[in-house]
Amino acid sequence: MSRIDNAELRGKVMSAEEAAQFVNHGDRVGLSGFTGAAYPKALPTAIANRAKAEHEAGRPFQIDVFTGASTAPDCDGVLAEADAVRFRSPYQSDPVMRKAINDGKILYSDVHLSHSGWQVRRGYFGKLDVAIVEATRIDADGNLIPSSGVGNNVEYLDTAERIIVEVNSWQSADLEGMADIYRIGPTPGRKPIPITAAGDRIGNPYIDIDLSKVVAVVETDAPDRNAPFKPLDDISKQIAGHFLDFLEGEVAAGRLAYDQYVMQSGVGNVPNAVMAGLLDSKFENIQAYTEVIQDGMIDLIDAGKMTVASATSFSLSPEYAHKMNDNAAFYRKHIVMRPQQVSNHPEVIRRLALIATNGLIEADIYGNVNSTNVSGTRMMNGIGGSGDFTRNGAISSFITPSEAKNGAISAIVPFASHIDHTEHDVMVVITEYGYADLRGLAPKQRVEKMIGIAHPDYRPLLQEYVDQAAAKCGTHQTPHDLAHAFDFHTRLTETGTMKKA
Ligand code: 0RQ
Repeated sequence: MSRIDNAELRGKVMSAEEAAQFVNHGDRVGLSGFTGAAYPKALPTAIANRAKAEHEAGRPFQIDVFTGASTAPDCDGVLAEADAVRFRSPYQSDPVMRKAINDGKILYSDVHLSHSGWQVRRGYFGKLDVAIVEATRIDADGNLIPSSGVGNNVEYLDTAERIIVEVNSWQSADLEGMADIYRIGPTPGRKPIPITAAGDRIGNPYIDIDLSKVVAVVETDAPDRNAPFKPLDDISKQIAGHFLDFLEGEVAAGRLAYDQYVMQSGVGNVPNAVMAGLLDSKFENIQAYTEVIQDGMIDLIDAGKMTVASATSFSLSPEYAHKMNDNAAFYRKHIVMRPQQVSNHPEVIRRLALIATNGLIEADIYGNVNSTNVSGTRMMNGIGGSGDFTRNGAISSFITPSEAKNGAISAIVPFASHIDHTEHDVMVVITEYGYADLRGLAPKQRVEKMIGIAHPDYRPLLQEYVDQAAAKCGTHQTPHDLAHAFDFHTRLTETGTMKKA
């Protein structure tokens, strides 16, 4: 049965190869897609093939690619592999694309997810030529019913000159009703976003578009491609335990009640473990105002522990994506899917007083956090929404194993080699050794807390640095020995480990 209920758009159905002819060298292209969900399944490969053919004919073919967030191997991966991308924003996590970025083949602009669509609308990247957006259905009026994510679709559809829609029949038709599409008003004088609780619905379940801009509609039947989560290990369970201890401390201090926890959770294995920990906790009526729905949230909804989750996309393992497809009519009672400008909006985040929890690459002894650049230079994924939530949450927390790469890397370092979240924003850092509560402390008071959650192998090396810094300028606000602040990183480059021989 066709999912295209509008006659005009039904007349524009064609193959992906035909549709790719509407994408030209030098175009700025806005794609749907956020954390492996809702990205176009057919056009990226068709564009990649076109790029390869053009390159073989000796002609240039590269586009600028904008998305909601990360996509998948059959989107970012194939485009990067075909050398079809000149510029990329605002977030990616594909290994092939990451390598191309760090090999200097793709320019990458790492932007806060709440800002990205707004910046495109304001023309900071130039005029968008094409929007390629996946939908689960087109209704009789030509409105798009979002599939497994919304991301920046509204901004891209509104601003692009041409629109290509992919209608994916793999996505459940029962997703209809989950999306809540609200356009943030113009500035100056913007009205408040009328969300006062995570589950509030303030818009329409569809995206209205200018039909005259649609140049092609492509039918697909292909799954979202997400990797399964790693099985829970002891370290993740210990981190989850300390996170719960921290929450219990908030309850004891009268700042939180067992039925008042509003959660934001970053993606990754450790955040997923934290959610598993919540299943057996005293917390009830958990609400999420976050950007992605992960397996752990589905488990919390199933257990009756989580009442509502607001997000912009799914980030589900293949098993849970199937579960969602089979039971979308049930889950849409508990899930609101918003444009990422709304799901991540600082105004709403502040109002809801949520607890933000994200992963990190490294944190320093004063509480500065690096989420993006390995050893300060090599891009991992991007800042994503971590800045939106860290800067504006009532509590901002970071969770991480104390070491990476079998102990060769310490997550706690003297000076973060790149800083995404400053000491002014970071409140709590949690490893398998406990939590460092940095709230209300001056930088020098934070040092002991941060060393206390470092791996024991690294604690003497961190203390040695602190003593060195004290000898240089111990009375200063933030003592550092700048000549040695990056010795951990230098040793890693030179010897393969941050440890001393
Ligand atoms: O590498 O995959 O090769 O084993 O990074 O690390 O410990 O599994 O943790 O999955 O939570 O990811 C910061 C990358 C952490 C993530 C980061 C290596 C480590 C491993 C993954 P392998 P873990 P996580 C919501 C919010 C920024 C965006 C964000 C991230 C891999 O949380 O991208 O927060 N955050 N968005 O070995 C070298 C180090 C390392 C390191 C870890 N210091 N040096 N490698 N790794 N620390 C989502 C969105 O916004 C869309």
